[in-house]
Amino acid sequence: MNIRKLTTMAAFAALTIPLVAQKAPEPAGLTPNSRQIEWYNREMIAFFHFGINTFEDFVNEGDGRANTAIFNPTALDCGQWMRTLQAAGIPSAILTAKHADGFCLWPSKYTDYCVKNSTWKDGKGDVVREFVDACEEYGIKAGIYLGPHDRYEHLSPLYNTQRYKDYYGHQLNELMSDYGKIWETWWDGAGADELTTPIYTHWYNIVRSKQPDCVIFGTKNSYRFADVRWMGNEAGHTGDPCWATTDSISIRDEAAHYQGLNEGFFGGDAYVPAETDVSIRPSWFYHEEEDNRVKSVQELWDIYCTSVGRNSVLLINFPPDRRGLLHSTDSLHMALLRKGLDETFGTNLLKGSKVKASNVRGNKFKAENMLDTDKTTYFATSDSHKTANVEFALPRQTEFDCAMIQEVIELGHRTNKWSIEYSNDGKNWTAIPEATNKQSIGYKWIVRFEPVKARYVRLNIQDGRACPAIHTFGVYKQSSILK
Ligand code: IPT
Repeated sequence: MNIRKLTTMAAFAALTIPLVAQKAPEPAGLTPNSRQIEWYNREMIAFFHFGINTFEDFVNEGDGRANTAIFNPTALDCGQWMRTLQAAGIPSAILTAKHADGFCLWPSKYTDYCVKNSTWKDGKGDVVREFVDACEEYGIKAGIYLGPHDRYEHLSPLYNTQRYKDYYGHQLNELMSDYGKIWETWWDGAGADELTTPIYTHWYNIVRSKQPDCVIFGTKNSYRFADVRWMGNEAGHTGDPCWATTDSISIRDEAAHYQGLNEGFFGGDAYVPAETDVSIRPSWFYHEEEDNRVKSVQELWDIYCTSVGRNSVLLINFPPDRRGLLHSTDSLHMALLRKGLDETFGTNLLKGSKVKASNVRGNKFKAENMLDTDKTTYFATSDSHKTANVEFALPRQTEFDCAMIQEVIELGHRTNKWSIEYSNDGKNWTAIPEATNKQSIGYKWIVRFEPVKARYVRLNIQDGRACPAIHTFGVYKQSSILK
């Protein structure tokens, strides 16, 4: 073989070998669409339940008979809502434009049961407009709840579902056309059982044609159109595991149906991740009686861990009061949660460790990538390895009581069994019970446990459907604000 040929071959090898070794893993199983990826990255969304119920005595589900005149916030300021979200680091918000009572917060052309006939601003006001304008001003992504169930319309002798299909369709069209970019629409299943697939198909087409990036929350009959699903309760307790994949159409009994919502299924045939809706107060709407029952920072931290920390997105409700303002306790508790989150997750205690992995796909996918904060780098093994151990030798003995791990969601749910151990000599390992034989990872998984002191930490990826792709792994000390 002549020198020239050899050199060419060497150059070719130098070029190709690393390229082959550094090829990203292929997606495994079902993967998220672009709306779902954007939604996951929000982590938290604010819910605002505000409407005619706010002006009645302890009503959460109005009967459609309240007089429109009573709607009269004395100091509505959506900017104040947005400042609460900014302090809490919440990038998105959903307003109840129409709840089950049927009263509309915007001057709809298609009904009189709306702000046009309220005392507020002599009927010239538009809460939806003020909301979307404030969202835009503060850089918050606006979303709309247009309740599919409508008690006011049901009271009409002319009511039938065909008529309602058009009525709601016109209203959806107004909201999707006249208020700028809408990032989410919320199809509450409550009371909407009579609405069938053809009705939702019509509404779905309106959303999709007007707002291509709008995430659809769906449940029950709207489920097949949904980007994100209900997770089965209103208490903030997402399942463990919680897979983004579940059944497209539930044909199971009721218990299995709820399990499918709450936990999903690793082998499910639809990618519809779980959204966790919960109120910061006992009720969805504001009641002065509940001013001293606002969830504490500790309770909010628990909910954060069982929602965001369980591969879900937290939709947390703040009910504005009769002035049209958020109560200071609600705002304060959320701002403190944010401070506690930043203090806790600001320092990955594994940073600076010496890292040893049982297998690495190539330098581009090295295990150290799990410790940086770069959203584009991750750890992966070669395709033939569905398991891996990664050992971290910490710079010094360190105390921690929390761990966090993130998979590359774009590549699907890959790992379905993992554990964390620690050691002080690098030979004898102790399991962390709360972090043993865990199943799902997804966008983010958080475990909390009794404080341990360790010089070594080991992440064991024990099983999966394809080679692991882990974006972040860390151990942390929970901030005293949260405890
Ligand atoms: C419940 C609905 O049944 C469900 O479909 C979903 O919309 C959920 O609300 C949202 O929280 S009804 C509620 C009283 C549990």
